[in-house]
Amino acid sequence: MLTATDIRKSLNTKLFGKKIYTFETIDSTNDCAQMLAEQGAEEGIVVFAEKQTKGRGRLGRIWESEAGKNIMFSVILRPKFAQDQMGLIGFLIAVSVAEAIEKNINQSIELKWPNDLLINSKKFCGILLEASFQQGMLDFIIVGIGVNVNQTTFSKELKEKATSLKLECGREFDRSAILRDILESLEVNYLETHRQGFNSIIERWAQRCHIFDKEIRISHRDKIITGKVVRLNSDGGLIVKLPDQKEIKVMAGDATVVG
Ligand code: BT5
Repeated sequence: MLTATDIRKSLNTKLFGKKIYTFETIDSTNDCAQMLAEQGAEEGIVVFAEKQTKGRGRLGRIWESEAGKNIMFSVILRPKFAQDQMGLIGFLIAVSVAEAIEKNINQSIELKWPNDLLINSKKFCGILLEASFQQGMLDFIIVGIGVNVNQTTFSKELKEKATSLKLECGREFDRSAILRDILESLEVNYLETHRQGFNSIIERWAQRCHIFDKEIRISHRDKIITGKVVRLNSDGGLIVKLPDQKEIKVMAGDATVVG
């Protein structure tokens, strides 16, 4: 089992991972981080687990991960961005994780809106953001990140669409080294974006997300729309041109390229 000492060894951050809680088994690292944040825990605290019994994705979906093979963690954020920029945090996280992992592999990482990470069109990392508000004001955000690192077999449902760093690169990875790189990348980008705004993140995200100018289908709950992606709006919404040429902004959903 990875320990906080393993992870913190040579970790070069001031905020992210200053304190790390590790668990052999937990329900969900997001729930634990949320409980800590509600008790006033500081920004940057990390909760890591080898196994989750209730690991989740968006909309109550399940995050499946073999015990002891991967990276599953949550970090507490108390961001100070302007209210209308909070929707961009997911892009900041996705870009940071992609840049950190790409340093360790020879393949390029593609981003899928809103914030999946893919290698060769297969998902190896998912990100879950859960915000808490108090009297209408953002109190904290829990960012949960799951990375398939050394897992090589997946369930029947996931086999066709999931992959791992080991499957793509043909070797085992040192999970604590990867996690350190992720935490360092998150910290650099998080602090820089607070100083300089999201322009650079949006640009780097767009370079990795190949859905612009393509026909896509977006499903959200029981609604489906199809159209052409025009651009990413400054608040994180996707501007989509519908077949009748009307442009709309989509804030949430799952996108598939159809042509
Ligand atoms: C996500 O949701 O991709 C966010 C996943 C976040 C997981 C982390 S682990 C640490 C923290 N604690 C938690 O409880 N969660 C976070 P979404 O975009 O809704 O995608 C979920 C879908 O991805 C599932 O319905 C499956 O189709 C697929 N999936 C599940 N496990 C996967 C895996 N290991 N690799 C690739 N795809 C997976």
